[in-house]
Amino acid sequence: MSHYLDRQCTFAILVASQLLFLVYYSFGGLQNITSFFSWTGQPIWDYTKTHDVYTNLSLIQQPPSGADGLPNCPKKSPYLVGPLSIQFDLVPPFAVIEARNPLVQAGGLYSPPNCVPQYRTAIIVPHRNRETHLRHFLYYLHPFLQRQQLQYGIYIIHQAGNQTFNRAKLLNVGVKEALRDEEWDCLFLHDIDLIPENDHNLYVCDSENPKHVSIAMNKFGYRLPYKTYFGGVSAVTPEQYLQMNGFPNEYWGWGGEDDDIATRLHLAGMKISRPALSLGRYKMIKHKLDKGNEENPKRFDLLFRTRRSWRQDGMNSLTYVTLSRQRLPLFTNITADIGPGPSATGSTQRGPLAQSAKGQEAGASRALGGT
Ligand code: BGN
Repeated sequence: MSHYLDRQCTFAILVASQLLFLVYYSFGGLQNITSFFSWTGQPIWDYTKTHDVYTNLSLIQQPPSGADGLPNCPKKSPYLVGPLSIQFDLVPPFAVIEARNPLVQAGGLYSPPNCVPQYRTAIIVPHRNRETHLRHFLYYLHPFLQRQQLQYGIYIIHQAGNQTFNRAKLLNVGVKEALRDEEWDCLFLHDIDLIPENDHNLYVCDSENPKHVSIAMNKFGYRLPYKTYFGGVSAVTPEQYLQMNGFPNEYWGWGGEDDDIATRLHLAGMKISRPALSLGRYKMIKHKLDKGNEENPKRFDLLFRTRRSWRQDGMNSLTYVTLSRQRLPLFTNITADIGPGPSATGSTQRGPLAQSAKGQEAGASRALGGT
């Protein structure tokens, strides 16, 4: 009899565990189950109900003169609204963006007028020939960041010349240049064609690990395309950046540099941190493949060598020349000569300008010291 019961029990356990498995997968795995029950403590956002990105901005005012001492800004800004309406049909003129953001200072710098900010974040954006994207980007990012009550600056890093584009090297240049202005707590490394869809996606760093922020892009069906994906928008503290020796300088053209970064952060003893899937949502501005940013045929070889190369290739080997640095009304505009990229024979050539700068620009500790 007891033998019979035992068998029945085992059978019931088997059926129950299979049922549980079925439920688990029909909910789409652990991430979706936790978000369904809201275990993350995040509300479930309704992206069919969106708000204008300029909502609440007029509430942020200078306190009356004579009022003494500003309070600290609260941990969570009272101005946040959640999901935002984003459309790219009309390209806003610079003058309109300026008029709608009267508290932004020259260089695209901002500090809340009515409280002492708790975070200082630099937004660093590699750029070439994407003026319409730039205008959309500034139109959405400025009010988004002001509602978060951050102190922030927007740095657009323009690659001079028509040689192959090098996103990761421009980010190294941007970090170094931004740290000349301010001891930023957090560096947001941001593609110009990605617009955040929810202002609760706070532009602050994770103090422990580099954060991959653009984890749910419309382009990829609002999911990660693969587990170690680190492209689009990421956030690192200057210390984390230094620990991983910055980004690689040797990826010319499209692809692979973000995978290299994901590998080097692990090699430097860190992990990828991520926000909730329902928060890290981004709309991408549609565009054709850029001229001068063709797929990099060397990316597979380079990725194969990351383990050996990351300590030599990065902030401590960065060479470039700053051709201009302007504080424009909505952003700091930096144009850099980062060299001509790889020659047909495969070795990396250095332009005469970059060569002369080598001695001046090397050294990770100096690079991050904001000389
Ligand atoms: C990957 C690219 C990334 C890119 C994503 C999303 C490579 C290296 C192949 C070994 N990686 O395939 O750079 O961000 O696609 O588009 O090409």
